[in-house]
Amino acid sequence: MALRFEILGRFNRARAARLTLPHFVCETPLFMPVGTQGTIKGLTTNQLEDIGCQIILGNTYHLALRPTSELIDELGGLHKFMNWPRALLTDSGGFQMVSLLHLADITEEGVTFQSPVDGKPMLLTPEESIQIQNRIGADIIMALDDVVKTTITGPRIEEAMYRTLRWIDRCIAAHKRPKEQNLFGIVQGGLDPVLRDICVQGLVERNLPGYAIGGLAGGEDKDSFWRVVAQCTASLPESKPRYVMGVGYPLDIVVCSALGADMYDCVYPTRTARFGTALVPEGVLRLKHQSMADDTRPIDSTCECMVCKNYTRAYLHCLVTKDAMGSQLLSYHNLYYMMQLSRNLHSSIIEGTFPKFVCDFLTKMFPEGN
Ligand code: PRF
Ligand code: ZN
Repeated sequence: MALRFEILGRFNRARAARLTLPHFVCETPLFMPVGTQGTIKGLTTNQLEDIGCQIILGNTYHLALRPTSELIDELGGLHKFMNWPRALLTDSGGFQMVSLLHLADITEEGVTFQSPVDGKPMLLTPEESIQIQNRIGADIIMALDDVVKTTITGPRIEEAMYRTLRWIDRCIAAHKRPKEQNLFGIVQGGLDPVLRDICVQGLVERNLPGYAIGGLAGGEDKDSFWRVVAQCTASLPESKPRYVMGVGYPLDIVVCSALGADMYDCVYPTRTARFGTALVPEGVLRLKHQSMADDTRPIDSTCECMVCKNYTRAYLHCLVTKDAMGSQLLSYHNLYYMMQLSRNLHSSIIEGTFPKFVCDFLTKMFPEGN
């Protein structure tokens, strides 16, 4: 195993931990910004360090197409290629193909898809996904899983869960760098507690360095989503990190952390920034709104980020959707907000003030109590 996971504090099911990875010592709960082509859109790696990002996510699918994993390997791995000294995680690629290319088809062999480069049919097998991720060299690599939308029902959910379990053995066998890279398994099983339980037990038997809860944040209602997270965190090992994939909104991160989850990733903070939306304690602030045109306040007067210290809402209103600088500044603020949220979760769990933190967070976000 190439990680250490030390729990520093708890509050009921919530945990604050130190996660030591080959390239960085991270603190959980932890939010991971999503980069696609080896970059977080609009930000330099120095800015990401300033904000306090500890680990960022790269996508096998995108990197394998361009610049290719062979080239990244030849140039010394993704850390060096993108000049990022801290931790990296790569997703296995299957989910991206299925969610981005509706033409992807899943068989026992792997995920078949049409290459967006030349339209030729291509196949991503569990072995190939791991081989690519071994070349990219991230601190954490993800197993290839069979992901189905939680909103579908029937035998396909069960098939995908059992296939995910069969594929994990192919992933483990293909993983050539277990001393440098941590392979996480992914729990599937839709909204069915029996299937989720079989998958958790199957993965736990494989004694992996960490576990992800997959298949969520795909349009199911919040109640079902939280129920699955609560069930999985209750039966995953205490001593290993738990990662809820594709989550999410600040509120979801607070709730999932209360339920005992440790890691999250989502495109939301950077994507919404590009559409002119800033994350604030009250929820969101839409910089495009006409009322911002002559507003001389910062995005958030309680935020200590470089953007809030230097720029007015009026200036940002003028930039958003017209100049790249608008998205860059909003992405900077939004990621700072997510990092501050992670730090506050971590310290309040350790200091025993987690309930007060959650209460204050909810009161600011829902002042009317609804
Ligand atoms: N599996 C993988 N990546 C993911 C997910 C998943 O289930 C999700 C959740 N829908 C986000 N990213 N491999
Ligand atoms: Zn700010």
